[in-house]
Amino acid sequence: MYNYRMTPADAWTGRTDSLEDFAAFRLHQAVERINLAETQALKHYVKKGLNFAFVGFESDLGVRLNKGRPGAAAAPHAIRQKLASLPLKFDDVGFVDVGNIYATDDLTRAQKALGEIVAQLLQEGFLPIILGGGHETALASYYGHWFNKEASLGIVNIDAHFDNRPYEADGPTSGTMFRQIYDMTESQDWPYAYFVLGIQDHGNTQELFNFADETGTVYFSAQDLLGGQSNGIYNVLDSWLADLAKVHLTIDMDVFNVALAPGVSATQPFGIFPQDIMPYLTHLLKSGKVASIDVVEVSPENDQANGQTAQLAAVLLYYLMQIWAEVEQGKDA
Ligand SMILES: [Mn+2]
Repeated sequence: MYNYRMTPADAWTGRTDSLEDFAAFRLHQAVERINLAETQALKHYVKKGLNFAFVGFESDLGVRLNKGRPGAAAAPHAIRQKLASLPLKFDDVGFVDVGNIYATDDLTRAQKALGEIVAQLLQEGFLPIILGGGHETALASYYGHWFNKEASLGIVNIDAHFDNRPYEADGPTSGTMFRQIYDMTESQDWPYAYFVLGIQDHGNTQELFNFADETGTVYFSAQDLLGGQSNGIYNVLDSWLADLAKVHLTIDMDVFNVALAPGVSATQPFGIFPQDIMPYLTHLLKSGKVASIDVVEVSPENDQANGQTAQLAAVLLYYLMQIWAEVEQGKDA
């Protein structure tokens, strides 16, 4: 397998309060690491109930090609370490970690390699949680659905940026994925369904706004989200979702205020706070259409020494997993 490595054991270690009392367990006591180089069939790992699968994209190649601050290649490890000690408050939920793809010199090949893993996880009934990596991770996530021929897939991006830059001249980067996906969907006559929350006016050229408008991209600015009270967004989101079978959710940590998220490639002084976005993420998850999630752009070498940006990503994922699990379990009830 191209540029694959298993997750090291020290990614999932932390405080242990009890070895017997399940109610005192933490996530690191539940996550089973799998070496995909030796294990092709994942069905033996599927437990009764829900199954989350972590997979990492150790890449900042797209960020470097986009002339951003590198460092995101170390993020999957940093986010796992922050997730490890969070309390295991999930019933009938299994957790596996199937390892990482790392990017060296061929970004597209690495994205496709990760996409093949995501496609397999989706086929075998897992809910994939993809730990980036620069935002180029999102194209790898999309490849997973693409390889499975999921034509009716929407993408919700929580981001300060559209990341829909042209790539014909200089090649793909961490700023071009959503134009690449546009071209892929066009080539197959699939709908292009792209919804962005958190856009910063100063963070995108007029050309990128124009491309968004020309391609039917739905977007709201960071200012539109403040306080989580803009009820018009729910209606727009619901009508957008109505035409779609599934959604991939991608969260770029640079949507958050630099005070909370200093450890990203492109810091954001006018960024949002968690309470501004959680109501919309909850609403989105309750649609029951979210099939995969990635969290991207954490850059540990640019983070505070306590890893506060990785921690924000981990806690955000933790709450999303809780809501996601409730929704998925409600489907069977
Ligand atoms: Mn982005």
